[in-house]
Amino acid sequence: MASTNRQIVLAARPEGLPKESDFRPIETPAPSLGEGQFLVKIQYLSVDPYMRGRMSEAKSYAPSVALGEVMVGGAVGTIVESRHPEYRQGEVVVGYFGWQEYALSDGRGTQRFDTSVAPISTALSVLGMTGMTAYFGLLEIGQPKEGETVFVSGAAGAVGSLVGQIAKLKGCRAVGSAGSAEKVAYLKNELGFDAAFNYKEADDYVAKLDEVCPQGIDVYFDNVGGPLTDAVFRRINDHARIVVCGQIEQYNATRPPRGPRVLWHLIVKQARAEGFLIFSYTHRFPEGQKQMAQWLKEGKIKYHETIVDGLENAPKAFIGLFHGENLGKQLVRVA
Ligand code: NAP
Ligand code: FER
Repeated sequence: MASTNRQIVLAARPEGLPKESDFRPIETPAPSLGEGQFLVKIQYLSVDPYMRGRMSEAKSYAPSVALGEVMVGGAVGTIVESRHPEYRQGEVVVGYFGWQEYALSDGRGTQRFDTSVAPISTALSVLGMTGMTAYFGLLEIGQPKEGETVFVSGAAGAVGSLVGQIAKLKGCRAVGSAGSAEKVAYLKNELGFDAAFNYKEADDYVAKLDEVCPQGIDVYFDNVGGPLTDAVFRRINDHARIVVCGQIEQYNATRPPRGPRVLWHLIVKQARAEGFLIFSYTHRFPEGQKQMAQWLKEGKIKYHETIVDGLENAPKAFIGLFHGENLGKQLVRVA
């Protein structure tokens, strides 16, 4: 391997939207392998909205990244050296290896990836954490039934694009919102959504929802939050399920959001809103990955990856998530 390791560290805690100067590239001596460890050469990094939370000091389920520390994140790569009894050189592994070229691991929190199933990038997209979020979030929390209407916000993103397709496979009407005409066309023409709209162009969300969801909404898979979500509450059906997956509209907010009080709608519709963290489903990933891999093989699920080249471009790719620059899953190719 090379004698140095390139890494991206957290340089400053962002105020509002993260900036490239909140990150800093550094070079450190290549890590040396201890007994019981292996060295991974990273091929792809995942950039995800949750990382905004790790950059801040606000209380969370996971500790924040310290200033000067390597940015956290899921990655996939190949073992180039091993002194671990159960991992061999040449194996492809997925783990939270961070924004760097090489990572040491003792195997904890690491899974092998079977490259005969799908390209290795899918370990971070359709067969990875984001794919599992769509799968378990929709099926376990959303409980979609045949004939129901599933509405998903952030529909052209990594999670949302899979949610709509899984809803279709379950016999539902799939409807989504996304931030451009191209994304809306992609949802309708490529992914088989029954309807979709550009939330940046709609000024009356309730009227828009009436148009695209004439039977009301039975399952709302919320990736976004904010005014669109406020409107959805006004159009949920009796016994609706609201899957609170993400609230990206608020991740860069500098003061607590205030909005219409919507819980009244849960009472009158006897509906349920439930948040979840995909990390609670880690033990069930093999089951979800098996089903997603089967659907991929049968051509029933499509996925798109937006790939940026170069570790040095990871900050830009991450920031792009908040500007909707990605279609499907945003990845960074490191090697
Ligand atoms: P993604 O949807 O691929 O990327 C983020 C997308 O959000 C962007 O492409 C952009 O698309 C949209 N967006 C950004 N700012 C927005 C705003 N102010 N208003 C509306 N839309 C905005 O990301 P992902 O990885 O699939 O994650 C989707 C959501 O799921 C996120 O909220 C994330 O935090 C959440 N998530 C939760 C869990 C969990 O365990 N609960 C796990 C994974 C992900 P447009 O062009 O449409 O604006
Ligand atoms: C995400 C958004 C938020 C996510 C996790 C969280 C795994 C958790 C945030 C917190 O505990 O503060 O997309 O994905």
